[in-house]
Formats: sequence, structure tokens, C-alpha cells
Amino acid sequence: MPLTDAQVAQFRADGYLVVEDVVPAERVAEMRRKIDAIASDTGGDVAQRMGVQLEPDAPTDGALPRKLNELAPHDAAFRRHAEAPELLEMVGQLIGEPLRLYTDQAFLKPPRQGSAKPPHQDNAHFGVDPADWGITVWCALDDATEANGCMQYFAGSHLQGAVPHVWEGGTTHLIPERLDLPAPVHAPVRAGGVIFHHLQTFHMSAPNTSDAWRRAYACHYIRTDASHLYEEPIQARLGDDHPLKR
Ligand SMILES: O=C(O)CCC(=O)C(=O)O
Repeated sequence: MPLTDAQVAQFRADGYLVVEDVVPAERVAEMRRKIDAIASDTGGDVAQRMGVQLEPDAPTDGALPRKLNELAPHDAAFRRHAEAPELLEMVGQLIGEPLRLYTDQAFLKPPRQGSAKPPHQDNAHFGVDPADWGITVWCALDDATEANGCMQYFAGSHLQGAVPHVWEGGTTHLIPERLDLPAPVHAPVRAGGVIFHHLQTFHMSAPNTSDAWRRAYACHYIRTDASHLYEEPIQARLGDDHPLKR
């Protein structure tokens, strides 16, 4: 179902939009199963191909993944999600068309070990120009709650434009040189719900203090006429028959 005019207006004002019940339960369960298989063998070929990053403070006897990259080129379950017509229709309403998948990532917060993600703007990593022509679509694979580290958004922060970011020493995080914003808003969402966010909306997430996993799969789309930092967008590595290549 397409987004309503009110939802589009809310996205434009707040820089993010929570939409429940977008992704069918079977597709969510399939992606969760795949992630579990990869997570159970972080040293294995698949996890390595997906550039697995581990929780920095996990016990040494059990490596816990916090992030996987570029799942769609390697696995049909994630491609099915990334290409789902109902999702692409909503993305088109928010950033226009034609679209390509720029990159994708799984953000994992293992029970009690999942670490925080500091506030940042995605476009500090992505370099999409204009920033309005890109978007992140964050899909909850588990119910995301305050306890397990749901997303938090600085509403309206996309309107202030790009803020310079620097690497946070000893981590893989880019953090802003300054952050002068009112407190963020928690954005809980049930499994199968998605959150759309603008590439310049500041967002973060807290550690997982619960006994439950918080798994999410984020697809980052851009318009094909946007300029971008990565020389080879993900679609260049997908087959010619891939719907996002047309
Ligand atoms: O899932 C998280 O906790 C962080 C996700 C994030 O930073 C993003 O989707 O851009």
C-alpha cells in the first residue's frame, strides 16, 4: 500500500517515518534465519564475504556479530526484500525515481552485548548529492524496543544540512564534530515494520540491555541521477536481470 500524503508530509518534517506491518512475517523469518546461520559462524566464508564486524566487548569464547555488509548481492532472501515492489513504491514516493540499491547492512544487537551506535548522519558515510535523493529503509527483524536498543531520531535534524564528521578513535564509527540538538525520540517498531530516514537525519541507538536479540536489515537506496561517493554502486555487482538495474 502506498504511503499517505500525511505520512509523506511527516517524513519531510521529521526526517524519519515509522511504518508498521510492511514486510510479510515469512520474509522476516527467512532473513532472521539467514542472519542466525551467518552469525553462528563469524569466521566462515559467508560472514567474511559480508565483511562481518564483531561486538568489541563480546567474550572471547564467542564472537558476536554487530554488523554485516552487502547481503543482497550474496543472498536471495535479502534481494527479495530489497526489491519488494511495495517497498520500492514507498521509497519512490519519498525520493523519486529511478532507484538503485546503493548498499545494505544488517545491524545486530546481541542480548546484553549489543553496543551503542553513536549519533550520526548516514550521508557522512555515503556522500550522496543531493542528500534528498537517498534514503535509508531500516527494517526491524525483531520487535525493536527501548530495552533492546531501538532506533532514536533527532526529529527535524535533516533540515540543518550536512555536519562534518570525524572517526571516533579505535572504532568504526563516524561521529559529528558538533551535536547541538534537542534530545532524540525513541522509535520502537514491531518486527516487519520499517523506518524510513533521510540521509541527513541524526540518529543513534543505545546498548541492548535485554535478553532478546535486536536484529535489523537496512537498505540504502539512491536515485540513479544522484552523484555518490562509492565508485561502484552495489547494483554494478548484481546480475543484468536484477529489477533494480532496469
Ligand atoms: O541499527 C542501529 O542501531 C543503527 C542503524 C543505523 O545507524 C542506520 O541504519 O543508519
